[in-house]
Amino acid sequence: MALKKSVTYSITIILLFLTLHTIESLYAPTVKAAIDSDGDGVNDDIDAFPDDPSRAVICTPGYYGTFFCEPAQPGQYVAVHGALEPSLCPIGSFSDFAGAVSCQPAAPGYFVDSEGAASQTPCPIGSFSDFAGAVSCQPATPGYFVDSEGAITSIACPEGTYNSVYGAASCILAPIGTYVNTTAATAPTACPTGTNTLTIGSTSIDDCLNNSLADLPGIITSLGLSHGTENSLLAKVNNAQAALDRGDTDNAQEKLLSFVDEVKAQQGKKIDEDDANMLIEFVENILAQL
Ligand SMILES: [Ca+2]
Repeated sequence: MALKKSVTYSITIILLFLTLHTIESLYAPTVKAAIDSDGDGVNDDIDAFPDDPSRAVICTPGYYGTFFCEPAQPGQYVAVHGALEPSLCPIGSFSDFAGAVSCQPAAPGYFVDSEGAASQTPCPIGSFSDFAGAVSCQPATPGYFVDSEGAITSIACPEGTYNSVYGAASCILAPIGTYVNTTAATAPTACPTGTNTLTIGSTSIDDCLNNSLADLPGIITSLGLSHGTENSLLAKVNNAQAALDRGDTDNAQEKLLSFVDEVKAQQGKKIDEDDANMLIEFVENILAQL
């Protein structure tokens, strides 16, 4: 009996110990949670810095803060754990969403010229960018052009055209009396003295024709003028030719000057602007040879 009592007593002690231990386990966290060692209002169990009253959280990358975490805003980023403040995207890069851990470089064809940018800007017409992270775009150099926004390269002026400036949006057609036989030209080439082109945008020296009075009627009839205008111009040419044929240079000049006057009067009216310039230059070249 004594042994049985002793066993029962021991079991009771053990049960009592376990019960007390369980009660202590239940209450211990509550006791600890009530502690705010640094007095910052955040209890130690959730305070990442229980001894630093100036902060309580360790934010993950993309977020920042001292007592709570907020996302980096567009134009900002947070690359590290525990950041107190966000960083601004450096020039040449941008971030267009909240919570970024890094900024993205401006794409080719775009640029970013300020800190903290939330977007990139397309290169304007006349300029381009051929690499990522540009802070500005490069203007098209003379002989080249860019005719659209966001370009990654410039385009060489085709044959028959040129330009001489930086940042061109287009090229210029070689004027009457000139030609351009290369790409990326910065200037047209003048026809040899006494020759001329019949159209703008000529691409070869072969387009420079002798300014012969005998060629003029064929040129006039090729322009598709009204019959009245065509006949009037042809009559002046024929009269000038007749004067030359009889050796009367003064009279030939007079007829040709009258021809020029009529073309100028009809320029942009019955005679196309460019056609008129061509005719005037053609006849002035003939006059210079008389
Ligand atoms: Ca605290």
